[in-house]
Amino acid sequence: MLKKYIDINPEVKKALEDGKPVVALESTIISHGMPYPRNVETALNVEKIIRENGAIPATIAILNGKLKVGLNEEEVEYLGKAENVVKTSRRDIPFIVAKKFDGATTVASTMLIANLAGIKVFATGGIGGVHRGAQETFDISADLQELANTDVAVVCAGAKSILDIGLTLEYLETQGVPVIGFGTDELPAFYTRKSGFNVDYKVDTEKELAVALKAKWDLGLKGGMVIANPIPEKYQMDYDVITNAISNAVKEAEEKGIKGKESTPFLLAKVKEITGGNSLESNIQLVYNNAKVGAQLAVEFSKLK
Ligand code: PSU
Ligand code: MN
Repeated sequence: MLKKYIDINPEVKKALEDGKPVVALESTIISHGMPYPRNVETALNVEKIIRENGAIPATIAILNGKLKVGLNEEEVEYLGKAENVVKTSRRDIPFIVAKKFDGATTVASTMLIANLAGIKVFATGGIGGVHRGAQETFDISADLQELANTDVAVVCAGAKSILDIGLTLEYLETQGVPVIGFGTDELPAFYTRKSGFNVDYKVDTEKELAVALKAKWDLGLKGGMVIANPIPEKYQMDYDVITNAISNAVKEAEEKGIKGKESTPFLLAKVKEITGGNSLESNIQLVYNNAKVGAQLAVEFSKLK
């Protein structure tokens, strides 16, 4: 039945059948997160890093209404250039499929599709979360609810401070989602290694992460895990510069009345504009760093099965 909807590329399919490590990758970061051509270049480099670290990459998107698990180079290029690609979270999927549209998957929908395909590890840049001012706006990313329910581990660089990091952590705690610092006690804040918030557990090796994931799912504790991997020291941004850029972006979004699914892409684009491209470079480097940890985690996890 699912065959009608999902198309898993042969290499990924074979790897999954053989119990080999596979890492899922999202596509909103390609279509809405970075400008062309850096987006395509980054997406292809990420796949290369995953291979160099012993796993098979599976970039996920919806093309012509089909859920695709494992894009080829032309498909990545197409997504990076196309202007009619819809940012697709969980609730958008039925319509993108029915209308045979092209959809770029967010963290939530990438987790969901990865899980349907049997992929347990996913690497990306940043997750969505509880937005600043959510007490008024109710703007809470569907990513958090997906983390509560779907058994996929997400390696990211923490939460961006376009979000309310404290409230995001509270929400994840309520939903039973572990937040792990990879080699750190402090939750990284995407562009910076520090956020002022602690994580639940510091874990130093991919093997230890794999053992914890296996325990979680063996015990029937459904849902994902946030593995927060700090940006490498030499690529992190100046704390004051980025904090300033973000508060200006948030202010402008408020003034312009930006809401709903437009909110995150608007804030990301604004921050990039204000920091004159420096943030793009950091963004790319932290994604590479997460791809490496994601691949090594998938390798360790595949050894336990
Ligand atoms: N944060 C980033 N870069 C991104 C996103 C978030 O630093 O590209 C994207 C991810 O795809 C994430 C989505 O799942 O934005 C969250 O959007 P929303 O807040 O509308 O759920
Ligand atoms: Mn939102």
